[in-house]
Amino acid sequence: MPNNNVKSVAMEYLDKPISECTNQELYYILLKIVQREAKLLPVNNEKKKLYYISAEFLIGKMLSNNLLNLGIYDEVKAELAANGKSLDDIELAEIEPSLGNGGLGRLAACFLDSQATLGLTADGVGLNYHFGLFQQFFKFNQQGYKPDEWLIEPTWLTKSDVQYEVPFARFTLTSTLYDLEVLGYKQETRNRLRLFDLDSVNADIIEKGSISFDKTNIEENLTLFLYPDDSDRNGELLRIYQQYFMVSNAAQLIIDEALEKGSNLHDLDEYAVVQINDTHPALIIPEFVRLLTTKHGLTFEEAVDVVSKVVAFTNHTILQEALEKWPMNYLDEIIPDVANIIRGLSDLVKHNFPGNDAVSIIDNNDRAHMAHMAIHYGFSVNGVARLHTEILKNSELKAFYDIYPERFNNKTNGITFRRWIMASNHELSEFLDEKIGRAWHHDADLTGLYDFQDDEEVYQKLAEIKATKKEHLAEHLRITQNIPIRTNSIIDVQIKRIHEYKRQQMLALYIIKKYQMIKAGQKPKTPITILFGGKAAPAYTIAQDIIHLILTLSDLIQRDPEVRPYLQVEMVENYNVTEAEYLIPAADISEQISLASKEASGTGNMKFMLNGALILCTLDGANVEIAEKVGEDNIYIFGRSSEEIVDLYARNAYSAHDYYHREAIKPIVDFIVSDEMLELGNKENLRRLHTDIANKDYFMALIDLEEFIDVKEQMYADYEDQEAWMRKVLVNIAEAGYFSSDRTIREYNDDIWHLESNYQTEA
Ligand code: 26Q
Repeated sequence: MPNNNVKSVAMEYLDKPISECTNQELYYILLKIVQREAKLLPVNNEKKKLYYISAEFLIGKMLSNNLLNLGIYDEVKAELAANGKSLDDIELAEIEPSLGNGGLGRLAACFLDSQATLGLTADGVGLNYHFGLFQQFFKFNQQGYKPDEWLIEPTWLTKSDVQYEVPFARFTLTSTLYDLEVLGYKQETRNRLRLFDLDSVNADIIEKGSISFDKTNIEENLTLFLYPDDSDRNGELLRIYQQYFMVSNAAQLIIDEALEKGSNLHDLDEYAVVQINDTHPALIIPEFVRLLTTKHGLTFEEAVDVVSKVVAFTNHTILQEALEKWPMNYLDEIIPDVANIIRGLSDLVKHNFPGNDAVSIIDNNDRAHMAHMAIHYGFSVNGVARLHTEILKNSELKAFYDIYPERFNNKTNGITFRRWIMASNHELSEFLDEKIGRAWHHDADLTGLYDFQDDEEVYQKLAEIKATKKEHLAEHLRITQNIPIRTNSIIDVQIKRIHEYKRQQMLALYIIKKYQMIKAGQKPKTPITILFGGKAAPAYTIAQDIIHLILTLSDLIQRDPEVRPYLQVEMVENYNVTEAEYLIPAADISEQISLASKEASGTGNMKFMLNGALILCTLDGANVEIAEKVGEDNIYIFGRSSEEIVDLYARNAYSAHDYYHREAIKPIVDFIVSDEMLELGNKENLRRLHTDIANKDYFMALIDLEEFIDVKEQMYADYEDQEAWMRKVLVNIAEAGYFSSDRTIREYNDDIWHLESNYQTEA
């Protein structure tokens, strides 16, 4: 890149040498360099294109990843260093776009990276929210909220000239399309993430510094927020407005691009395949039917036939509350034509499957089931880990599996190695290069490490890398959050959205147990640092209570000179992709402790494994496949099986009360409302949580608690034998290759999308 070195671009834009530029200015310069380099690459444009439609794309910071994928990371870093500048410091100037919640959005981002890396013709399509998921802060040991403004110049977005009209009952809105470049790893071509925005959007309607705004002012608010609070009717209506705006734009774009390439629309499936990421984009099905019949002259039957060959559906959850069911009267109010098409689609199902109520689209309460519509009118349904797909087939969606067995398939999730090791753990990447060569950059095969299974120097080096990453994390937390952590401690991490099924409360109960043990004189050999990170949905009361419990315990321990030297508990503020990039490489222990059957896959588990943490887990989601790969000696498993849990729910046979009264459990649970806790914390939060756990415990934290405590103690004891520990670490890293999202995307393409491909790999 002769004309695009940092020096010349800095001169061009700012007329000064690198050494005189601020980090903010250098960030701007690097962004320009990446954008110029990207523009030189042609956009993948085979006849058939994948449109990956998602309400969330949790892409994280883009600078390092783009430099890495362009293959100029080392070069740029060296040029900056030669001028006294650090790329890590410059990266601090980048604002992370938080256009997602958690797993589903992060998966979409990993998929974009892999699609581009495999050279597939594939775009992401979503919404350009002006504010991402709220920024979390803690005050008085409670979660607080700030708006997450990310669209601050300079941004990576480029405005396109694509615009569409989206008709609602009360008005028609105009969109504008923004693009983000998606670069594959060392690829000659690129893809795009295409984010639709509302032309008439107006951020001034947000009350200053808050996340409140007039939810009824759709013409100005539609793309303002990801997940506006939907705990009231107006919030729910706004979600429908957002979803329809997203899919109507997407469908118009898809049809236009196909027409441009010569489609007659009867053959749309030769030009387009649409993967819908959970049900949030499911309204694209009736919207396609509407557009094809009213604008392009197809009959209803023809349109339904075309759509059914184009749309494929991924399910990410079996939690009932997450399966969207829209009241028909809401749809009638907002998008009456689409509502009527849904009635037509529902009638067709009733006609084809008379009496089979389990598969109906519109239920007896006049609500439209988005997942049901997506299964009937899509050609593929996939779960995101083997166990999850089996549960869908045999239990949650059994009625559908019975009628459409050929549509069901599994695609076990994966993660992009570019972000989750090459960018975030250079030390480990370089060590792997040295030991097993560089082919893993393309094929993710790390099994070459097995050659060093008895090599003490390798263990030593892995331990050194872990120590370095602990230092980096400690430095980062000290500077950004004023949290001092001990780098000589065992780092034990649970980072994910706060949800009862993920059982952060169970780890909090373990912390109470450990506190009591230390008070009773049983002190750990190596100090332990337990780190949490995660946001709780504003309307989710028990999740707020769990955060309060963790923060109060953290305080209690911090104030206790008897316990403090051995145990530290911290909750990292505003957990996001950037924090994950610091936390994961530093972790010794990864907590994957969901109630079996409830976590569809999990992807954090894969990131930890790749970075040399050992996994403490239930046999849930992809943990099952990880355990299979590494073998039971190299992972710590506990808890009831998914069959047992599914059965307990089916028979309504779990009694929290019985577990609560066990000798080993009651003193732990009651500590939540002990004098010392009530003095320090908020009585309402603590009492409500205590009552809930002792009496209801819907996600069964108590059922596995005793076993969890035993396995954790075993794990901490095992840590003391560092050689044996590192032996397990090595196996975990060596087996991580299967969980590369490149493998996942190849499977999607081979089984579902059938896009032109050569899966080329170049050194
Ligand atoms: C639904 C209705 C109303 C409001 C919100 C929602 C909603 C929003 C987000 C429902 C679900 C989500 C997100 C789900 C999600 O992130 N699922 C995770 O997907 C990951 C990728 O497949 C899996 O690894 C995780 O196991 C799964 O929890």
